[in-house]
Amino acid sequence: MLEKYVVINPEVADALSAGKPVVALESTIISHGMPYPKNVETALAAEQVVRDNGAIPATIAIIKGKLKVGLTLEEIEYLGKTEGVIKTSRRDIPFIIAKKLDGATTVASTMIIADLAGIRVFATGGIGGVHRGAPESFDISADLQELAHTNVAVVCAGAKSILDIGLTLEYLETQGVPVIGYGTDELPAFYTSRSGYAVDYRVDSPEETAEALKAKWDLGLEGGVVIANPIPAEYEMDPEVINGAIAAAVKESEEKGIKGKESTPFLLAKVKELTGGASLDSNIQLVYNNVKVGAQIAVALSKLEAL
Ligand code: PSU
Ligand code: MN
Repeated sequence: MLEKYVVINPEVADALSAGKPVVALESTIISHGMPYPKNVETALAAEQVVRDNGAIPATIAIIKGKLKVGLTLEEIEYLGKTEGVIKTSRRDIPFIIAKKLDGATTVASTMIIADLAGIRVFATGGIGGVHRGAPESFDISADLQELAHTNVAVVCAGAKSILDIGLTLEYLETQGVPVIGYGTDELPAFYTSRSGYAVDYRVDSPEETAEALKAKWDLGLEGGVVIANPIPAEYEMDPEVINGAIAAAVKESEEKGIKGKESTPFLLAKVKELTGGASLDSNIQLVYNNVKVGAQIAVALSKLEAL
C-alpha cells in the first residue's frame, strides 16, 4: 500500500534492507532557505559529507505527488531551480499528493517520510519552534508536535534564534522530547554556540547517543530526540550582530503582518539581508557539521542494531 505513495531510491532501499546506516536530509532548506545555485551545491555537498562519514544520504521531498526518499542529482537540481515548490508540513502532505504537486519537506514532514521508510536519523540546520510573540500569535511550529510523536532523531544546531528558545524548550519538555547537547551543556542558538539555556543531557560520542536512542525506542517511548550540535567556533556569528539583525527582522515581520508558514522563511531571508549574507554562510557550515554528526550517529546505531 505504501508503495503507492512512497518511492525509495534503490541505493537507499538496499542500505535499509541490509541494516546499513542512512541519514535523512530535508528539502525546505533547498527551496526556501538558499538561492540557486548555492542551494543545490549545499545539498549535494551535504550528501557527500554523509558518504564521507560512512552512511548513505536520503534527501527527502515530494515530486509530482510522490514521496521521494533519496533524491537523484536531477531531482535536487529540479527542486533547487523550480519556482513555486510548496513548503510542506504534516497538514499539507495529502493535498500535495492528490494534486501531484512538488513539495519541499520541513523538519516535520521529513520526519514523517523518513519514519515511513524506516530511517531513524535525520540531520538539518535547525528545528522550528515557538515563535517570539507566540502567546499572542499562537505561532508554534508543527515540528514540535512531530518530535513528540515520530521516532526520528533530529541533529540540528539548536533552535533558531529567531524563535523564543525558552518557550520552545518548555514545549518540548511538556511533550517528553529529550533535548541533548552534543559535546555541550548549553543549548546552541543556531548561528551561535550559546543560548544561555541548559540542555537536558550532554552526550559526547555517537555511541552514547545511539545507545540512548535504542533504549528509548526499544521501550516504546515514542517520539523524536533533538540532538543539538553547536556550530563550529570558526563559523559562529558575533552574537551582537546576529541578535541585532534578528530583532530588526522580527520587528519588520510584525509590522508587515507576516504569518503562518511564511514566517520562518521571511525571518531567515531578512536576517541574511541584514547581515550581508554572513548568516547564510554560517547556516551552510552548521548544516555540514550536523550532517557529519548525523552520519556518525547513524553508523553507531546500525552497529548496535546488528548486535
Ligand atoms: N530553513 C530555512 N527556511 C525554512 C526552514 C528552514 O532556511 O523555511 C524550515 C524548516 O524546514 C523547518 C521549518 O522545519 O522552517 C519550520 O517552519 P514552521 O515554523 O512554519 O513550521
Ligand atoms: Mn509557524
